[in-house]
Amino acid sequence: MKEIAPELRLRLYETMLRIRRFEEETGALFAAGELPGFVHLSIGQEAVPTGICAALGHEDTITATHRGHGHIIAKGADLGRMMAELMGKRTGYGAGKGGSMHIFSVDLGVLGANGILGAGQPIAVGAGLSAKLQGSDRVSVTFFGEGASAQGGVHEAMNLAAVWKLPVVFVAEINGYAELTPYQYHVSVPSMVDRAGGYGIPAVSVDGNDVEAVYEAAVEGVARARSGGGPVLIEARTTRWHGHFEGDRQLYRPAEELESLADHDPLTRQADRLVAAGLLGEEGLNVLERRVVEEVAEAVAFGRGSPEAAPEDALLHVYASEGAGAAGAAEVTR
Ligand SMILES: Cc1ncc(C[n+]2csc(CCOP(=O)(O)OP(=O)(O)O)c2C)c(N)n1
Repeated sequence: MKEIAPELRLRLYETMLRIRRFEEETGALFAAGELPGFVHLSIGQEAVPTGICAALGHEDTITATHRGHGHIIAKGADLGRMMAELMGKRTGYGAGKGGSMHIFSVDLGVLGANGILGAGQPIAVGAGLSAKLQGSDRVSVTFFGEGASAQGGVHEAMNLAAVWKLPVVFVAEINGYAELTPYQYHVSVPSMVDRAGGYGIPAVSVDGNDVEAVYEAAVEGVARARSGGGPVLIEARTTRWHGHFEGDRQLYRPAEELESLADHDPLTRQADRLVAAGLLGEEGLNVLERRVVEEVAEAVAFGRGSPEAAPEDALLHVYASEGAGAAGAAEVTR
């Protein structure tokens, strides 16, 4: 594997930091009652979307999950429009009608976060099929957790992607829990690599708390999919720091596990690496920190200053307007 360029190593860290600070702020706003609905944070898991999306081009597509803020930010989302969507504001990616679990943007190549487990994978297969039929070299990436991994839709998608040799990258983001249930309680074969083998899909397992390891696996998998080699699966084992949803007290997790979460911190790991390689010092880290905190504060201000979605907005964007095409129908802007 080639060495990762210094600018990219820095960008990997910055993207993870952006996700972390955005989600910390989201957690605080939710606790203060400023965000409607449910919020699932991916704090601790930032290396997975960051490493995967760094290997993608703008035209490539992803499907995200109910824990999808990180996936969408890593694909290049504007934090202001993200925050506005979480706040139910008209300037959000879904005009305030989707919220945290249903962020969608054709412009970004985000074919939806999804509140339904196993629903994103057939969509990703559709995106892979469209790329193949159009003769495009677009790659379709789909994220899912181990809870979703036993859903029929995931298996049907893996089978069809393999049969049709579609450019789909399945990313199994294993954080140890499906809601309150530990992995070993609900999955008979815990290795997603073995399960992918059942469909003839080549697969690798990586340390999902190591952003550079995830990136390297992604570069290889994406190149294979892009060059007509068919689907691949990347299993990334990571760590969920917060509860399943904000407000979950995590009484089902052993105290030692909760106390040792920071030992797996993907940000600390990457920061230490950058410092050791002489790419960043304390001052550089502080500059990045200030920039990202400022960006998140601006996003919150943008959301707060935006108009609320109105009840009658529910009647908008239901049907595609004539001649708008799929992109016109799906991209909700005002
Ligand atoms: C089809 C379906 N069944 C059940 C649920 C309820 N549900 C929401 S999240 C979740 C667990 C998801 O676990 P996992 O896929 O590992 O993702 P994680 O929450 O760990 O990110 C469940 C069972 C759902 N949203 N959709």
